Amino acid sequence: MGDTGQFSIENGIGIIMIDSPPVNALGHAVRQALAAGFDGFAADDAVRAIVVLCAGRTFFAGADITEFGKPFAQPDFDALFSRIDASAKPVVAALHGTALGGGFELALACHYRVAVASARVGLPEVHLGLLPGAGGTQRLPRIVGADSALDLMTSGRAIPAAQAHALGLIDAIVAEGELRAGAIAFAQDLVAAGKPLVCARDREDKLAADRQRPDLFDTFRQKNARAFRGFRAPESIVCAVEAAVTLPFEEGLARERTLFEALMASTESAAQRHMFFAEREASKIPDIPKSVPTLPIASVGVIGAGTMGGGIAMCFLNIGIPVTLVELRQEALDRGIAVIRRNYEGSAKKGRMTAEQVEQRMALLTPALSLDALARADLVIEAVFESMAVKQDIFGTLDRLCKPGAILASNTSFLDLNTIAAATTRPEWVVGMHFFSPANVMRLLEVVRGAHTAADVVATAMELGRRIGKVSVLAGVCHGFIANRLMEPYMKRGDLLAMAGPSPAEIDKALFDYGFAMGPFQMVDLVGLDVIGRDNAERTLSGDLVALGRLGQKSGGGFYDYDENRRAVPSPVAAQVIAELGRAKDIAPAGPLTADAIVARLLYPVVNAGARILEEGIALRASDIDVAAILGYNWPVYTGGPMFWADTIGLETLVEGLRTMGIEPAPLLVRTAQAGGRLSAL
Ligand code: 3H9
Repeated sequence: MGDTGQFSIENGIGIIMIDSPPVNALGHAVRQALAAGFDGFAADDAVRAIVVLCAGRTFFAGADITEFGKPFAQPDFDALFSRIDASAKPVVAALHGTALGGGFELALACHYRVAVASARVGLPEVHLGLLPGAGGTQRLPRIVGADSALDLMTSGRAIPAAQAHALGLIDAIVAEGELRAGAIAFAQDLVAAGKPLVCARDREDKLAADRQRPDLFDTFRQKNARAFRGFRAPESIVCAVEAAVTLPFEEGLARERTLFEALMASTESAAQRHMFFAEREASKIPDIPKSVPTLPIASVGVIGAGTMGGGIAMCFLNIGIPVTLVELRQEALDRGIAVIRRNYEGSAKKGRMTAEQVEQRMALLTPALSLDALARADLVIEAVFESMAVKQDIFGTLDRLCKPGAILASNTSFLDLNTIAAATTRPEWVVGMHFFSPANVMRLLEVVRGAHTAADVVATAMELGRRIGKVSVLAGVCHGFIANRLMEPYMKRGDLLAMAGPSPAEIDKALFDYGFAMGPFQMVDLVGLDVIGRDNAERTLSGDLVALGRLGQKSGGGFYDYDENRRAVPSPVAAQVIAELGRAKDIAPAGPLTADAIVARLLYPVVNAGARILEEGIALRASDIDVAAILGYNWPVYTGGPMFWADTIGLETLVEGLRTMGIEPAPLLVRTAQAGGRLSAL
């Protein structure tokens, strides 16, 4: 067993203590240790009850995801749980940290559960494109009823111990820091009082009520259709809970297993597991080891109180870091502050924070009209409009007035960070921190490393991203960095295709069905045609529409017209503009296209851009590009992002498709296709 499991007996209570860092995942060695513990204590007459607990930062965080893809070596989860079922002695799970997935399922199979108040429990398998496959879909509804079970398993949400206690998932909360003693005392009380062995599998009370509600599942499906669109796991979870309600336990378990195996073999789950590891991998920078110390950031300055600057300020206020927000004019400053307050008050109205928390955050915000107010800031983030001259001017000023050791960051989305840094005498302190709109919501942060940016400045920006709840991805300097450069062809190809025949509505529907929240034309209409097509020198569809006063939804029409309910309807004017520019540019008609062909026309070029970003070293690894697309552009996560998706399409197909469109495939793409390799593994 090595050091994985330690067994001891205290006052008649057998204690199984598992220690398998970092998160006590239930890998093979851990399962072996647990089985040995159960078997040993079952045979030991000195033991009257058994307590299972974990060392380190958490109770079991789930099955070991690295073991997925092949059958579980014995003892598997079934074999472990049947030992608990067969036990004549009560088994108590003692929870701290995060009891998740298979870990929480193990706890549910135990007769009793105790936890410290700071513990959280949940079944997050849905985020991996899976369902709880160790009996969770059958035991949870038997304890909390179908409604709560469906909610917890399809959201994957972890809930605090107090809430779990209220739901009956936890039998007792024990004092923080005294889990072991508390659990032993609880077990001793059970023995002394001769309490029964409570097996979730045998419980009928909650299910009896659910059986009287035949429309329960269809109502749930309808209510969540939008949120579940494109995902496979939620529907499988619903089916499994349906089985729990309608079938005997063993048959329900068999149904769960079949559904679990189908999900495990699905592309959707493979994609979501890819994303799980990709998000974690993104924080690793080969030439900047974790030992490089990060710099303390206790105060932040944000320049620009527009949508971007305001959102960025909120990110820091949310974690208690004071922010000085600078604008040129009082009016713009007032407006920016008012928007921040309105956003927080909106959250408070939805119950996401208290009125007191709104005030605490606003109290950390200092408005200012001059850059002089930033002299003492540890980090300054510039978020003004995209003009190199303006940015250089600002960085020149910051260089003169900021204290030595201050990090000077730009939120530029396209401009050359090295040119911006050249306006200072300290380019090693200059870094890009590129947020995505709305900055307080979108989870991507691109950290742009300039030619001279110091290692500890990069490390600090990456770590700070994590602290404000983002996934930081490192990018090199180029026009558009990773996410924007990646997605540039998406918009361009959409325009070209529209000029070749398919209507904006047809194209949007194909991309919506692929999994985007909306297609490219709906998106442009929402964001504003004037915002997107601004810097184009050549004639574009957006440019021509803007010339007619069609700026998008805000002006009543863009690529679509909008009826009184703000519903998009096809626009004859836009159709005419598209046809005219198509003729002027001499674009050949595409003929009828399938939805897949439309998707290929827009997304193959994105993959190609990704390959170039990778071969130029702008991104460290292919999976970083997937993270950027998914978290920065809402690329559907169940496709795994553009690079992972390309592998599922087949790289040969992709290369050929690009050539048919008259696009030169990136050499890296061609090489990888020829070698039979996988793009997402690069
Ligand atoms: C399941 O249980 C299926 C069953 O229903 C059915 C079975 C039949 N396995 O996130 P962190 C690694 S599915 C393997 O940075 P934190 C992670 O990769 C599972 N490895 O820490 C990282 O490695 P590295 C259901 C895992 O403190 C390191 O641990 N459970 C696993 O920010 C630290 O992770 C889940 O989905 C795992 N299960 O957050 C829970 N978990 O250092 C998934 C983590 O090399 N895990 N690692 O990059 C989490 O949500 C978070 O890791 C946790 C800690 C909240 C636990």
